[in-house]
Amino acid sequence: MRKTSSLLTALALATVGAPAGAVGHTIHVGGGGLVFTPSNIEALVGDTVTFVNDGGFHNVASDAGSPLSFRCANGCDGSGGNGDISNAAWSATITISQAAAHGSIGFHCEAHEGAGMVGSISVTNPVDLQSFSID
Ligand SMILES: [Cu+2]
Repeated sequence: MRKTSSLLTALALATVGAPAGAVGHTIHVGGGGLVFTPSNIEALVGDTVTFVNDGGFHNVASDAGSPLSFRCANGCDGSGGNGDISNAAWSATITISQAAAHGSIGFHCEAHEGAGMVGSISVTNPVDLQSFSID
């Protein structure tokens, strides 16, 4: 009986709070050059990605056709922030939603896209575990 209730407690704790296994990623913006560092990452649905401006006149905006749409600098457009290009020491966080599962989220700095200041987030989905089969 005691073992059973301990197990139930453990299961209850595991389901509270952030999605199981959610990871916070950080992508640095500018600083030493017209780059995102790292520029290409992998993430899961439920993870967050925080863009941090290390210096320079930058923002981060999703590419046309991206499964996730955002435009951020001092916060994000549409959620109380302002995505206009800024040289402030801003940071902004996006959450990878289900809409981006299995997709690639391309992003760029609107000031320096032409100089190659671009990146991408490749999204996989933990629900893929359902497709496991055992022979
Ligand atoms: Cu820039």
